[in-house]
Order: sequence, then C-alpha cells, then structure tokens
Amino acid sequence: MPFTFSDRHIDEYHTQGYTVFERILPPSLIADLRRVSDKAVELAREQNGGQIQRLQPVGKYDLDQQPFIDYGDLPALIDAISRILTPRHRHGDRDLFGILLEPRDKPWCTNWHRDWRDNAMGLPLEKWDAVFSDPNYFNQINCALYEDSCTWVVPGSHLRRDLKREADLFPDRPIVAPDLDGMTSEERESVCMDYTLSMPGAVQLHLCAGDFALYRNTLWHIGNYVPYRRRATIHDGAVTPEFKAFMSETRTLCEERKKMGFEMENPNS
Ligand SMILES: O=C(O)CCC(=O)C(=O)O
Ligand SMILES: [Fe+2]
Repeated sequence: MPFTFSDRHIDEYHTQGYTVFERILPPSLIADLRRVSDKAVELAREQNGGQIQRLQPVGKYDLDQQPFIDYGDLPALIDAISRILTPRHRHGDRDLFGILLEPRDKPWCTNWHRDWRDNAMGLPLEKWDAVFSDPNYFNQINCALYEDSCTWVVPGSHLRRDLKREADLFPDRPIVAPDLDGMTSEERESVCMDYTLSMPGAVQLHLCAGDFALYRNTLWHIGNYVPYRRRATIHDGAVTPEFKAFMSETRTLCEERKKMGFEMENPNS
C-alpha cells in the first residue's frame, strides 16, 4: 500500500510531538540505502570503535551518495513534510544528516533529554526557551531502513516545560545516563530498560522498514540500544534557514562559553 497523507499526521505532530509517515520509502530505495549503510557501519566502526552510535554527516564520507540524493529528492517525502510544516522545511541535506547504528558489542542508552537543552553544554537556556515551541526550529527525523524500536518519547512534552515529577526524577544537570561499568551485557540491557521505563508516560516508537518519523526534538526522548537488533536509521532534520543559523551560532557560542567555564543551567531551579 502506498503511503497516504492525512490530517491525522498533522494532528499527531502538533499534539503528540511526533508522527510517522508509514512505509513511505519504496522498496528499491530501501535496498539502495541498506547497501550504502553496510559500508557506513564499517567506516564508522573503523574510525570510532564498535560502540559508535552514528556516522554523520554522510556527505563527508567516501560513500555512494546517489541513494542519499534519491532519498532527499523523494517527492512523497517533500510533499508530506511541506504539508505538516512549510516548503521552507527541507530534509536530505547531506552535510547535516547521518545514519544511526546499533552498537557492535554491548547495550547502552543515552540519557533522557531534550535536544539543545540537556545535551548542549554551555547553551544559555533562554536561547532554547525562546524558540522551543516554534515549528521553524527543532524538527528531527528518524527514517528506518530496518525495523527500529530504539527511540522512546514522552508524547506531548514538546508543548510544555518539565512537570514536577520529571524535575524530581532529574534534579541535576547534566542529566547522566546509567553507569554500566563492569556489568555483563544482560545487566547493561536490564539497567538501561529500567532507566528508560523510569520516565512517567514514556512510549516506545516502533518503526517498520521504510517508516519516516518526524518529531520535535524538544520533547523528552531517549535512545536505548542493543547489539542484537540491527539498526540503520537515517537521522535527519526538516530544516529552515533560521534553524540552520541557530545551529551554527549556538555551536560557536557553546564552544566559547565552555572555554569560559560555564556549566549547564538547570531549567527547574
Ligand atoms: O537513537 C535515537 O533515536 C535518539 C538519539 C538521540 O536522541 C540523540 O543522540 O540525541
Ligand atoms: Fe536527542
């Protein structure tokens, strides 16, 4: 069944903070992207070891770029994104997007976080707060080439600041992921799952091959990874010129403030 866009997608994006364009990639494109992602995983592990989470941006690497160009040009995707957002929101910039990969050796998870708030050391919080609910900013994409259930989200959290129960769960900044040192693989997997489930209202995102999730990365989310589930998921954005400018200004600002010894601000204190 070819993908059909509906008002449900618009509604979900705004109310839940994410929506999925179900099986929008055609099988032939999935095949081409899988072929190139096999090379990407080799390259990423050669350079950064078996636990590396991603290869990014794809345009920087000696990989066949044609499947990535075809993904960026796919009319159904351009149309669906522009119906939820605007024609100014563009995906498929090979200087930005990457591929998320499963760990080769051991389970691990990220911390629970909101992007650009909890994982951008040194960013003045007021800069994030000023635009966090603006649809021109913070649109992220996970487009699965194999089934992918690594990402968990708290639906609706993109519309609000932290609830008291979330602030109580994570009183300090930066939020730390669980310490997995010295544990067996099964212990690591179990501790990561406990940590993931500790977040009230957490929902696991289940993507089929060819699904394209468009989400607000300002919502609470986490990645929880095991080596036995293969992953090659395009990690992209629906990016406006103003968000591109925000990203580059923010990176520079964070570097400067880190050098000056600024710490991460706590949104709840
Ligand atoms: O693996 C994922 O889907 C989420 C990754 C993530 O949130 C991050 O690296 O900031
Ligand atoms: Fe994130």
